[in-house]
Amino acid sequence: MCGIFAYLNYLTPKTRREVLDLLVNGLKRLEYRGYDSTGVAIDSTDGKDIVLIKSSGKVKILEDAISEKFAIDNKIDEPTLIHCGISHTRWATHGVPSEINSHPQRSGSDNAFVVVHNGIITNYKDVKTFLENHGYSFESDTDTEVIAKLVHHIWKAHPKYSFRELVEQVIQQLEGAFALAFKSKHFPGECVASRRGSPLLVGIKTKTRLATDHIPILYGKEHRPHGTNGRDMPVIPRSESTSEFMPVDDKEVEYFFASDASAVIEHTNRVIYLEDDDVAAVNKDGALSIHRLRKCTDDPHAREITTLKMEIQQIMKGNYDYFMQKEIFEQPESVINTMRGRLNFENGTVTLGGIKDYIPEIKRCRRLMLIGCGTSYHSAVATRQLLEELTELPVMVELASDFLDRNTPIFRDDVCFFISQSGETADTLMALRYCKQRGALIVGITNTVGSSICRESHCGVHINAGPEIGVASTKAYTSQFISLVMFGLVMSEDRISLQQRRQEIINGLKNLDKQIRKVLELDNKVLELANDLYQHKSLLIMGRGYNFATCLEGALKVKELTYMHSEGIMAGELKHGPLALVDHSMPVLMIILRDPVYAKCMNALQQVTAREGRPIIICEEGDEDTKSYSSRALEIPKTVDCLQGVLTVIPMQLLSYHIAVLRGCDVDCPRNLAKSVTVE
Ligand code: G6Q
Ligand code: GLU
Repeated sequence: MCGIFAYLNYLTPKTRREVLDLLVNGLKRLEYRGYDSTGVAIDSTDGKDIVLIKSSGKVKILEDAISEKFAIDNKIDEPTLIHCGISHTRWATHGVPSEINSHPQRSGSDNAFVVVHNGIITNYKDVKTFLENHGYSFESDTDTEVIAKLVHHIWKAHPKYSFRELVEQVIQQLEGAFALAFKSKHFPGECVASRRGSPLLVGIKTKTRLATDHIPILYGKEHRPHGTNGRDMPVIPRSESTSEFMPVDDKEVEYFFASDASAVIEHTNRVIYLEDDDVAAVNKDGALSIHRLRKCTDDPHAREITTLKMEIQQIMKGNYDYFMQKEIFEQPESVINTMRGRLNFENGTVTLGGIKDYIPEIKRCRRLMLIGCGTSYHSAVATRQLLEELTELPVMVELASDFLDRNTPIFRDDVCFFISQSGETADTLMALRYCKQRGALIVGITNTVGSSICRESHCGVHINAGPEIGVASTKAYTSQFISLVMFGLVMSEDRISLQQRRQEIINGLKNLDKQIRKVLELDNKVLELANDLYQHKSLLIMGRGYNFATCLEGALKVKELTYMHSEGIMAGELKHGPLALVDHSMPVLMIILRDPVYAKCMNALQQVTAREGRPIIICEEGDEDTKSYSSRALEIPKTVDCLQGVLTVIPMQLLSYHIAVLRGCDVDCPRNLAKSVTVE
């Protein structure tokens, strides 16, 4: 679920202190993914043992525990030529956050094998029973502990197996989702990692240029089905090992295993994204190899080494106090990045390279389905009306979890969009696989190149918002919004009757960055409002039409960041219940713009003020009439109706941010949330 970071130095001397600093720093880079506890494993200073340091809470607490542990050990500053350290941020799925449940988990009290794991092992109970029957006793409540004990069990039975072979045996017995990194006292200076369902990459740092851009994949000859029945442990034939990857002639190399690129980018920009069931191993000679147990017909022969374009500044906070704040203020640039190279303002054409070839097929489809979770789902709600107008197709908008619960009927002539910032959200990914099995065309709308949703889609659009580190999604939302608008524009390119509308939208998009800048200038006004609101228990956000999504998204931001109750209310529904909540003390915010539903929104405003409600109003710049209904109003520049949502959501982002700061909440890592939700 959360973060793995492992570091191996081969013939590149590092002291234990340097290694620990690297590991802790790697974990800090992964903090944004959300977590509740942390841990590291390194070799003891006498080199005979493995030391585990773990704690629940933030990385800072781990850092303090590390300093305390080595306070009087001078050997921590002696260099080691070859060493492997692994570390982890955990987001508990099995067992409460605690020191004992933190990772690395171990095979026994001698720490012979230790492992860090992201994900969930669904058959851990069977494996645990099997291991208990073989004399193992368990100390934690995690599913992960079975992995550490299982590798030990197999090692006892097959003492001649290499570390990599042992791990290959282990993963064959596991069901569920995992990214894993192993370290062992019996294989000093070696590291083995694998993944299925959770992301993992390998970073390679060498002094001289790498000899190749491809790492050959070594395939085993036979395959047995996954899983164990708890009594028997099938042993899989050892996979062949012919050649391994030596990065450079002089062999000095450093390897990084991490859940994502933000943790390795400051060390190297050369990475390999592992695929499901890859086993990546660095052996005692510092050679990296990638193995798979079975070769399918269209499997590749090698994994590519990718050069990351991401820059370190891109993932640092810059001059802002919080990543979320930085990301809100980045939106004038991020929306441009989403449109860059795609929208030609001169001739009004839009090209989405990732789906271009599929447009004829999409045009023939029976309906469009937009599927996502949380903020990504809201971007679908925000653009549904426009897509219905521009494509003249039925558009269904679905929450991935509910969509799956209902076993929604899907047909071969459906086109299903999966919207996800991370590209790893389990619910969305499951829904994708469900639709793919039923023959629908799968379009991914993601912000993370190389993510699972990207890889498993037939085609897609990268929203290009840049890394989003704050757990609360902000710039990804506006970029998802614009990507979907651009899709609508592509679909309507040859509709004569829609040309005027298209041109109006394209003009709107052209001015959007400047208008976002204007909205951001409201920051101080929003702070004043936050000061009025932050001690209240609740905030109702009302609107309709194109702005209903802003109400939902605004309320989600308030909830997740400030822990205050907040509800996005469809103004048309007021009289069907929610009006009962309104009185002189209930904070209400209403979005009332001069669009086709203006009169209806004014109606709602009357209903609220008649109950002594004193709403804050978001209205159009210069709309004195609407403004006069409230002493507190925020004025938003005028744009075309279907793009208003991009502008109205920004004061909501700012408001939730300021309230969170005033309430002393952790803005970038709100409680109980994770950036990448890789469990269902
Ligand atoms: C919102 C959160 C959350 C997120 C979902 C979906 O602020 O970040 O609601 O949008 O968890 O995540 P993905 O967009 O990564 O699929
Ligand atoms: N399922 C494991 C646990 O609860 C790993 C959780 C994670 O991904 O951090 O410990």
